[in-house]
Amino acid sequence: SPAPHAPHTAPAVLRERAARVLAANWTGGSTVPSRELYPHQWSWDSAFIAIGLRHLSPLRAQLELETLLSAQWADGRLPHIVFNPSVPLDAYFPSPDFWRSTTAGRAAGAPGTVQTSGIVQPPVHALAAWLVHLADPALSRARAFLPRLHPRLAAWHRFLLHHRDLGGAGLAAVVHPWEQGMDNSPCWDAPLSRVSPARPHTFRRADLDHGSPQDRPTDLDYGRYVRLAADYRDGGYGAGVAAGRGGTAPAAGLAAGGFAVEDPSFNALLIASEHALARITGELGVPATARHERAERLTRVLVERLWDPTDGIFRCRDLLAGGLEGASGGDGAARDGTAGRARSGGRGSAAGWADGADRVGGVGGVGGVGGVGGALIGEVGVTGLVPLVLPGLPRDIAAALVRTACGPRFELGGRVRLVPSHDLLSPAFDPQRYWRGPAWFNTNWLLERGLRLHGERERADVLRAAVLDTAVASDFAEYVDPYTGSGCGARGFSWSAALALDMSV
Ligand code: 9WN
Repeated sequence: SPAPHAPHTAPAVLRERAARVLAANWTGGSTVPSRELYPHQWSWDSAFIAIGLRHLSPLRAQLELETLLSAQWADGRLPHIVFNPSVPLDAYFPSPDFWRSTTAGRAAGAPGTVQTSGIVQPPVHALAAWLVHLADPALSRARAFLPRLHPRLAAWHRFLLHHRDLGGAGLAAVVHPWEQGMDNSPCWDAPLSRVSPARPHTFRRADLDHGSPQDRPTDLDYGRYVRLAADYRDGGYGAGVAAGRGGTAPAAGLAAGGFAVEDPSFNALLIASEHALARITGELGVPATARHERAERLTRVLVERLWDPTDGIFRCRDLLAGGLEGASGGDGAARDGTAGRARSGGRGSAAGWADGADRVGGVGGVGGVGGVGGALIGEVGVTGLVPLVLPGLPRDIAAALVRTACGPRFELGGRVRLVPSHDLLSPAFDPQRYWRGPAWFNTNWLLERGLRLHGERERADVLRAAVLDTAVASDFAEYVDPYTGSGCGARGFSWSAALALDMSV
């Protein structure tokens, strides 16, 4: 096994440079991911940023999360973008007018006081809130940080576990690649191929004002992102969509030509955040056992629904593969020939809803809930390794994940510096194009945590050193070529700075 490794960069240097990035991107109540490319507040960015900020200013870290959570919708959703009203409309696309969250006829439940998008991003927030609390418990208690955040975080998780249980088995589904956060991952190529793109002249790629076209998604990708977001908006953002309870009708909210995927990273982060919410609950003096148990049940569902024992990785489940009935087979990329009602129906919602304090409307207890099966997606990406962050993962699965991470598809500790976002062996792998291959700091931070959690200390040390050195050398790039570590996308990117900072202490 590899020898322990120390970064070349002195911690003080890293800290000073990371602090400079985070100061430059701070807008008074929150932090932009990047001044030019992303001039508003993003949801999962803020969670990662808060995790780093807590080492510089626990107060700013608390404010970061409070600002985001104050933009929560009435149904509990946390929007993926909270817009800064002082930024010109054409600085980022899609701009607030596209989402219509504050105009007349806005979706029921949009906050009204702030302009937001209507889709979500991965739920890293409860985990971030707990880590921020731990950085300065006295300040946290003095400001009633957790008592104020707790109901909002609980409502957010309820939204995901209720409104987004489109497959009916207990996991949360994403309805747009922007929700999952790895926008143009090859994992979405098959499901996106069914989406008819919006016409190019109907939108303007503001991202190309600041990013190079070969580092960014293509125009065809954008056409599909716009179509999906506009359809979701025009349908009232899924308002009134109940969970996919199975039964005879396919889950409400699943639309032909749409996108509905159960993603391993999104759900692993939800489960990790459920564990964090349990700790928060405990800190507030309420018994936390039920929530921990639910997290454990969700872990089991994640394994049942998404684990691929042959390849030793979690796969994404395309709920619409093979049509709305959930039958599989029609999709060339589908690997799971047995998926569909026959396989998943009747297994029941293993997640259950035993937490009485947090029961969500109408979802039955364990058993009796059918599911929309769909099919597992053929491409595999780093999303399939992220469940390593889960404490309740069976030992053999954690060991298999480590083997896959170190194997030819991801080369951890081998030919790459940082773990790539996509399978190195896939013809779709591209070392520079966004989420189609480059290494990202948030996924490497998650894997480093997962390795440590499962006793892989040496591998974690090697990865940590590589992250710290690459972060500084690339000037905290948004993403890097996994082989060379050379930077792509924005520089001075907030979560790259924040998470390197977190790993350096
Ligand atoms: C769309 C802000 C966000 C990240 C995402 C990343 C990218 C947006 C975009 O930037 O997405 O949400 O415009 O490309 O893919 O993970 O949260 O940093």
